[in-house]
Amino acid sequence: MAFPEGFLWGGATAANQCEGAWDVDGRGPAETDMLTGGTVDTPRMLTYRMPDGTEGAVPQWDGLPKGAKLAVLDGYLYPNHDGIDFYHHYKEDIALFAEMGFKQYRMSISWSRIYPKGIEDEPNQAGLDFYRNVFLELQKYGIEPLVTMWHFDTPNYIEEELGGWENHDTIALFDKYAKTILTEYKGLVKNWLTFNEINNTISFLGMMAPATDEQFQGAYQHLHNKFVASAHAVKMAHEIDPSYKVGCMICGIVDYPLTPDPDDVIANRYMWEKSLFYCGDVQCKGKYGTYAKRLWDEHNVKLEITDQDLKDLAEGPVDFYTFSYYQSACVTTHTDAETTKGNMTIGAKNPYLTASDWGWQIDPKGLRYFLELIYDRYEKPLMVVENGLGAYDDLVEGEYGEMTVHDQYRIDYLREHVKEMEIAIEHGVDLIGYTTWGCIDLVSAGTGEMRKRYGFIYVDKNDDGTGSYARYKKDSFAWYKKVIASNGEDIA
Ligand code: P53
Repeated sequence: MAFPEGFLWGGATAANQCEGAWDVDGRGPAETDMLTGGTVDTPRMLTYRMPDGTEGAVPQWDGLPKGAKLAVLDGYLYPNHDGIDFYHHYKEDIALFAEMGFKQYRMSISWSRIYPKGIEDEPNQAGLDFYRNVFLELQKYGIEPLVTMWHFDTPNYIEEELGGWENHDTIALFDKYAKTILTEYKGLVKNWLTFNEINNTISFLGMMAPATDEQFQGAYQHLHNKFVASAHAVKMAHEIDPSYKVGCMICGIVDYPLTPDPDDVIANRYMWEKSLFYCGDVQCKGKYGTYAKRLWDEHNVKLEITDQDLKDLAEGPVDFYTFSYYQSACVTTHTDAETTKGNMTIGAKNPYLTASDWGWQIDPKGLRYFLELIYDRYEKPLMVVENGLGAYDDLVEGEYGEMTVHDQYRIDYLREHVKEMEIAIEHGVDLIGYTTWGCIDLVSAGTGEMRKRYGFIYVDKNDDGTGSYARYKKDSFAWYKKVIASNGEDIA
């Protein structure tokens, strides 16, 4: 049997994409509330208002113009405002997770539910209560929560008034938030993640349009401040409860050189350093890699790093490494290379792979490649905390008159990835958990769509905001239940 006893099978979601109730019970607005809906071809936009009253929108990841304030504008749809209304459906949803046999449920806490602006002295009690209730509900079924502290949703006030993560002072505000939740939920939570896909800040920069040195300066400072905040959270967690385990979370896009041209091979190596190792090394080893200086020099970046920061980084390496895995991409210096379609696609097209309807290249073997390489680099336990196929689903009437989705394509995708995890474990990788992304349909982070569905559970909500929010089991629901019950033996 490859999968170890106690392997943490389950599913994953994020507050901003599923909770809804964005302005309920004292919650403050977060950056993710100001993102519009997009499509496979058009990016989500971040909407804002300038001090002189002019309104505007920039593609997400591009950064706001100086002086802009995030704003909800007329004429746009903001899908995260309602999400799938997990805020009011969590009991029903957790019961369905339990029916599938989940051992672990990955979720995130919305910072602005706890500290609406981020700067208050006292936390918002209603926010604290909500997550306590969710944890108690999970406890009822013996499901272990895996809690992400930050999943893209910095409180607006911090973004607009304090300069967000580029400001070193934001670290102290995050410290306060982390300390609050680590203290409040002692005994209810064991495993924590600090920042979701922390590396996106640098790896997605310049994806829509070439980035300036100033943007690189901002992105690297942003990351440095998050590294320090993450190290603080690890240290605090261990002090508050020595049995707490804290992990990092990296967006694991596996890159291959497109050709054997040595320039491509070197470009690929440098891509790994910039996009994957830069963050993973600091969070796992407690210090910057040797190549960091080269990356900074490429864009004339001069970071504000204090001696205390370096000491804190060294004292706060994570206990385990987690990552998302959906796709691989190719790196090349040849400018005529073909790409796949889709507004969130990265790199060149791999002639040996097929792609999802959103242009993400499907590559189960890439998961094994990543697991083996990363385990060898850090020798820390690994968890795959996101994996799955975003696809169009058709809700149809099933055999017994119930509504369902025949999502064999999703089962096929997941099965092939489970097989590769099994091989990696046989090769000695210490893989301790697997949570599929969007175990219940939710709003896509990349496009804001509902129709890009990942779930075992279908949610009746449409891109125009209509729908009953009713939940239906897809075919993959029974399949995953069987996988978990057999601890990964029966994946047919
Ligand atoms: P969606 C791309 C863009 C944005 C977030 O993505 C991403 C990625 C994937 O590499 O990362 C994660 O919803 C993220 C989730 C997100 C999931 O991928 O664009 O942690 O929040 O929903 C899937 O299909």
